[in-house]
Amino acid sequence: MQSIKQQLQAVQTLQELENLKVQMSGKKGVLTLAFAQLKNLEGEEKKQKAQELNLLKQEFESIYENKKSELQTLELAKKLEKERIDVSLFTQNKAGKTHYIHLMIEKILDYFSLLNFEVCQGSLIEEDFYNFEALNIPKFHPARDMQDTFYTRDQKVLRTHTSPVQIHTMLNKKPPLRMIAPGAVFRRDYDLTHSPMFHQVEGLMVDEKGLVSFSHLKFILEDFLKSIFGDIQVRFRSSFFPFTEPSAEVDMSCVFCQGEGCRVCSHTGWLEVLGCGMVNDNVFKAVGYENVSGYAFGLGVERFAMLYYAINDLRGFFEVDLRN
Ligand code: 2NM
Repeated sequence: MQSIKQQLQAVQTLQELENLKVQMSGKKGVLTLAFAQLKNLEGEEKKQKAQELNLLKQEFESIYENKKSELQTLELAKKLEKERIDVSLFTQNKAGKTHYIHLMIEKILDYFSLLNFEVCQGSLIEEDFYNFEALNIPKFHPARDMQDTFYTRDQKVLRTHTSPVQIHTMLNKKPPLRMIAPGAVFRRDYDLTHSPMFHQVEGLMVDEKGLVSFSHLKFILEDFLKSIFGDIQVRFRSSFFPFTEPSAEVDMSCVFCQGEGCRVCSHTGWLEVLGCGMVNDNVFKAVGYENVSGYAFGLGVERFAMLYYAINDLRGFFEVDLRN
């Protein structure tokens, strides 16, 4: 019996344990046979021997049960370790980082924050009035064609520019005003150089009539572009927007060929980077501003980021990187 107890303690697997149990209390087990021998005894001796055997049996069973649960726990742990599923498979050792679009927006806001432009944001879903009507784009006007967008069933629109933020701000605040509005915008456009969702930053400055002029606008935008892109040339070309009069487009000398001409600038030496102008009086009328003048400008963040970080495919901004 002593040896069986030692063997019990030394057992390593559930199988070994079961073998020992058979040796002890199986049909031909040590205990089974000992109990069978009792019939050859009589009286006190029989009673005493029976008590002894029952004690042994209890002792064995208690050690057996402990050992069994200990081994079961151990084997379960081994099994779990062996069949472990690595749920971190696709993200191993990959730390996240800030998206280039966000980095670019931060850089732009840094410049205008220093000039005390207030950063303003608004809703992505707008009513027609704030996205079109108030910006001097009446219903059925051909200018709507260039900014076709997505409509909800209840006649709301996904904003096609951040200008509705300017309209809300002017409706809620008295002039003077200096604001900058970054954010996502939407257009029904999808090809190699257009995405149905992209980002804009637009700026607006309004003050008493005559205080804000086109020369301020020209100075600010030239200083802004040089602060971001360094030593570049800037030129203004006459253009048209419904919400500004006069309007201009702003080009800078190509950052890849320094104006020599290359594939990026279509061999012109110039890159179109901004739209701007003096706010049209019809816009001021729509928000109830009187006796003011102001300038406004707008830029596409994706285009800026592609030029600044030398990224050549727009699609990379919106796709998930599936490489592990
Ligand atoms: C541009 C170009 C020119 C613009 C106008 C206004 C508002 F609301 F004040 F009238 N906000 N932004 C504007 C003007 C935007 O983006 C190319």
